[in-house]
Amino acid sequence: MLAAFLAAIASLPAAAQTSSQPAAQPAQGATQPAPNTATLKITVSGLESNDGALFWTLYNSQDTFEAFDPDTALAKGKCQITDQSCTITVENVPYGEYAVLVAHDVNGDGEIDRNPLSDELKGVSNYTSKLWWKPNWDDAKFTINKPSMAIAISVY
Ligand SMILES: [Ca+2]
Repeated sequence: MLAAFLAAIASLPAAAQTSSQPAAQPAQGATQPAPNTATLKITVSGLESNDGALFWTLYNSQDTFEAFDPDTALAKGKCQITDQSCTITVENVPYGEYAVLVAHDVNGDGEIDRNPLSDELKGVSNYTSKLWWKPNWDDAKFTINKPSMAIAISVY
């Protein structure tokens, strides 16, 4: 009995790891992903160190994106930085319009310093320069419309 209990506890972290995935589920018994969902690969470059972690958030509406609040993201997570870059894979993303925000928590305190001049650099999908104020949905959005999508984001 005790062993079963411990096994159940041990399985919890694995279950939690799937929480960053959107809710879309393939049909029961399907052997292939549903045709209207994508795997999104996000490659983040420009990081100045491997310290701390990279936070990422995926938004699917202008309101939630421009609120700049991770709690309203469709999906979010943390990425371990290697060689000053990160690769994030988000599975089962329904086709549609999205925008991505990333930020480097350099000191590992779980918070992002929002000062544009801080060393906690930020990146936004489609942006090729520093984010000075709130991100703009029309500038940042991109369309997911095929099963395998890849985007690249630089932090500034
Ligand atoms: Ca921080």
